[in-house]
Amino acid sequence: MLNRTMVITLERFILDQEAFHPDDTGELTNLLYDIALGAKMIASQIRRAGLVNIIGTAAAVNVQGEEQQKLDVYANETLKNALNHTGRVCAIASEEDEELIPIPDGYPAGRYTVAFDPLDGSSNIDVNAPVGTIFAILRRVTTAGQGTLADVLQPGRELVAAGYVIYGSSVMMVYSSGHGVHGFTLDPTIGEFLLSHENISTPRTGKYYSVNESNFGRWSKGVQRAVRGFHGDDPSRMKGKNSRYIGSLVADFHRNLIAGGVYLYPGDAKNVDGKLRLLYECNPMAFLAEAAGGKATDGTRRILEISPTSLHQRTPLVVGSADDVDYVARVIAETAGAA
Ligand code: P6P
Repeated sequence: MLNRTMVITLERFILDQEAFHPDDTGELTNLLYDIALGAKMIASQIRRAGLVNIIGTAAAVNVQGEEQQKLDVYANETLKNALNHTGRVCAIASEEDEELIPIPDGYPAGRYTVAFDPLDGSSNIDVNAPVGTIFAILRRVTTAGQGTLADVLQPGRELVAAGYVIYGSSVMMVYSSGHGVHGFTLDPTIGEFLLSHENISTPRTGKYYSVNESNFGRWSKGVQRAVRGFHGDDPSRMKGKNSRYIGSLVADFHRNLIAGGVYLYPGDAKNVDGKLRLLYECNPMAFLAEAAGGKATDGTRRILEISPTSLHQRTPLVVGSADDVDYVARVIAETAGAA
């Protein structure tokens, strides 16, 4: 029987984790808590979305040329406002903003930068499918004042922490600061994220593969061969998997993180770098996957080794169970070698 006084809040857990970051002055703890506050506010709006006609486009278009759902705009503004005045952040990058977001005049610039996708998978909002917030935290490399692109355009191996919030049947925040991956479920009756999944570990191979098969004809021969392996066409090396693809990276990633599996968004003849963004989608997911014993590549290279050159650059992504990610890389290399 759970002793109700035994619950571990996100704040308490992060404080306990602080022992791993002795040079931190508690700022990282507070920064993660700022993000959690933003997530609670977003969750509250999502929960009411069908009731207050918040669904529907804000008649705006974001830098990706995508129609902005009102909740996209709300989530973006909520996260920026939760972070920009705290003195913990020197610069913010968002999928919804073309340029780096500076700290408002009159507020101090802090030691960290945050890159986020405020509401990933937002096209699922109208059909009540899970959506998510994805974030990546770096320590600044410049010494003072407003953050610059140099502070944000760092390889993912430099990440201090990363995570996501999934707004699904329950609201969960999953994060890592490099020492394990931990999940917290929002208890709406008390408005707190409570530890529910400590030290998430991803099985070395999984039951699922997640990819948009309608792009099959545009993939390279190597990617086609690897996905056919997941269909069961390569039984000596790869057991056939179940296909699960909901069109929301956070939801597909979360299922595979816990149950085991691999998510792919390959490049193709039309989009050689695929669709997903390096800084605030692929890097945080790669950081989490590796912290849980999984892997993440662009089909060949480790995602966390890629040196970014622009805020919204894309990369192909293969992420999840280590043996499944390795299988894709091996088949791609074999196919290239045989060409
Ligand atoms: P497609 C949502 O737009 C997203 O960025 C990810 O959340 C999702 O996995 C992917 O794109 C879906 O893209 O091309 O399969 O619809």
